[in-house]
Parts: sequence; C-alpha cells; structure tokens
Amino acid sequence: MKTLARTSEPIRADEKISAYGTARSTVMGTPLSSDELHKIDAYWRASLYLSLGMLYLKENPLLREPLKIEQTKPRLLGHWGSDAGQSFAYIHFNRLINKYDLNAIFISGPGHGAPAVLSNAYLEGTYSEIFPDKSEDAEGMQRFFKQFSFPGGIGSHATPETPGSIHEGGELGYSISHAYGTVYDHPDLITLVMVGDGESETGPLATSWHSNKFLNPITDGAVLPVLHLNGYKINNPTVLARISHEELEALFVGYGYTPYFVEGSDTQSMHQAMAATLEHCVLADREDVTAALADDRLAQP
Ligand SMILES: Cc1ncc(C[n+]2csc(CCOP(=O)(O)OP(=O)(O)O)c2C)c(N)n1
Ligand SMILES: [Mg+2]
Repeated sequence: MKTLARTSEPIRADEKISAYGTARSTVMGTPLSSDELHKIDAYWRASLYLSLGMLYLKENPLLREPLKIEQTKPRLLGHWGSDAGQSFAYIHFNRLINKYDLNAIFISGPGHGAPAVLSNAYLEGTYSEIFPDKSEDAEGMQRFFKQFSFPGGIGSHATPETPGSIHEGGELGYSISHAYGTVYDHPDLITLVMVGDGESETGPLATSWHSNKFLNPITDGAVLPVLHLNGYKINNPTVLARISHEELEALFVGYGYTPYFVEGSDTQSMHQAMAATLEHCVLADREDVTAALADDRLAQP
C-alpha cells in the first residue's frame, strides 16, 4: 500500500541548497508503505533520542523524573551537527541491506558525529553484545550515555572500540579514501560513506574524490558517497552548501560522479525521497556492473 505522505518536489537548478521545507529530490517517488514509513521514522527518532542522551545526560536516561542540572554533563564535547543526517542515511541504507541482502559497510566522516553510529549499534544490539555493561535497559543506557565524550569513556568520533569501526574520524578528511580502500578487490561490497561538508573542505578529502579513477567495476566493489550538506562545520558556514545546485552538480560530474539531491526538513516527504533515491543508486550500481560484465574490454584481466 502506498503512503499518503506528500511526495517530493523537483529541485531548482539555479537555486542554492536549502535544508528547509517539503523534500526536493532528483529522484521522485514514494516507495515506502505507510507502515514502513511509520517504522523507519520511529526507529530514526529513537536513534536521535539516544544521540541527545549521549551528548547531554549523565543520569536519568529515560527522563522518568524531572531533569536536574546535576544529571546533565557539565561540558558539551561533541556536537549534534551531523547526527540526525547520518542516522537518517544509515537507517535508509539498512532498509536496502535487508531488501537486497547487500554486503555493505557504512563509513562515518563528519566531525564529532559518532552518536549517529553509536546509537544505531546500540539499537541493533551489537553494542550491548560487545560491552555487556551497556545493556539494553535503563542502567545500561545510563552507562552508555555517560561514557560518551567523558573522562575515561569513549571519543566523539567513531573511535576504534566502536563495534565494526574501521575508520577513526578524529582527523577530518579520510572517509572517502577509506571507503574506496574497503571496496578494492571486494567486488560484492558496497560502501556508503557519509562526508561532512566541513570535512569536504580539508585537502585530503577534496583530492580523494578522484579515487573513483582506480576502481574496476568487475574486480572492485562500489562506493556510494553521501555529501552531508547541513550547511556548517560546527557553527561556521561551508562552501559546498552555499553554491547553486548547478555549480555543485557540475563539480561532481567533473569528478566522474552522477549526483542526486535530497533536501528539505519535512520528515515524512524526506523519508520517501531518501528511500527512492538510495534505492535508485543501489540498483543503478548493479546495472553498471552488469554492463561492465558484458563489456569484453573490461572483462579481460
Ligand atoms: C583535520 C581537522 N581539522 C579540524 C578539525 C576540527 N573539527 C572537528 S569537527 C569540525 C567541523 C566538521 O564539519 P562537518 O564535517 O560538516 O561536520 P558537522 O559540523 O556538520 O557535524 C572541525 C573543523 C578536525 N577534527 N580535523
Ligand atoms: Mg557540516
């Protein structure tokens, strides 16, 4: 059954990106049923609650009693910045991992965005499996919140003890290089890499877009970069979020990519737009591989 949520609107090429309003996207469509939409949104909001808890709470993890100042962290280290967007992409990618049984990795690039991956590892049960004291109950959740970016605890990037982490994000700039590194010689792997718009301004990241030139569609897997244009590097404006769609698209076509835009703040239409777009990209990658296999020049070692 198709959902009743509003569909996305087309984007205006000469306009700048805007993070507000009903979704605008290159790929239009409403692939989610109302049940899927409801569950994806609820799962995403649960991950956002966990992200906020990690940032702010020392005690009272489920806010079952009125919050007291001494139950909050005295100093905020880490920031909300990219958490919502990263978790959004992570959850939508998960839908496709399940639907198409993908062999996949998610790499988190933006600054201080570890709550996005930590919250999802906790919701999936992986975190509690590796760290049994961070159990899936109020006591475990309290310990899970308190340890984040706290003396004796864990870092605000996806530091090595994060279950499944192969990319330590503390020094910005290497997410794309690491993502390509994962897929070389792994033809069945698809790696979604979230790149911060602040991170994208570092030298290493800006040059690493060219890693696609070293990729063989038959012997290597695929990289799906998601440039997270939340407009800021902490609280300073970013360049790529402030140029027109046209200019941004030209830049990435020049690097050898096919860019797709998804933007807005209305969560219902954004879920539909992201679901339609990611699915399109995953299926387009499969078509590219099929075409490459049919191409004799590429099939020869
Ligand atoms: C090489 C490097 N330079 C500077 C920093 C300091 N720093 C940490 S987060 C951040 C902003 C990153 O922006 P973005 O990737 O857009 O993440 P967001 O602020 O949107 O969460 C900066 C400059 C760093 N970690 N590494
Ligand atoms: Mg940013």
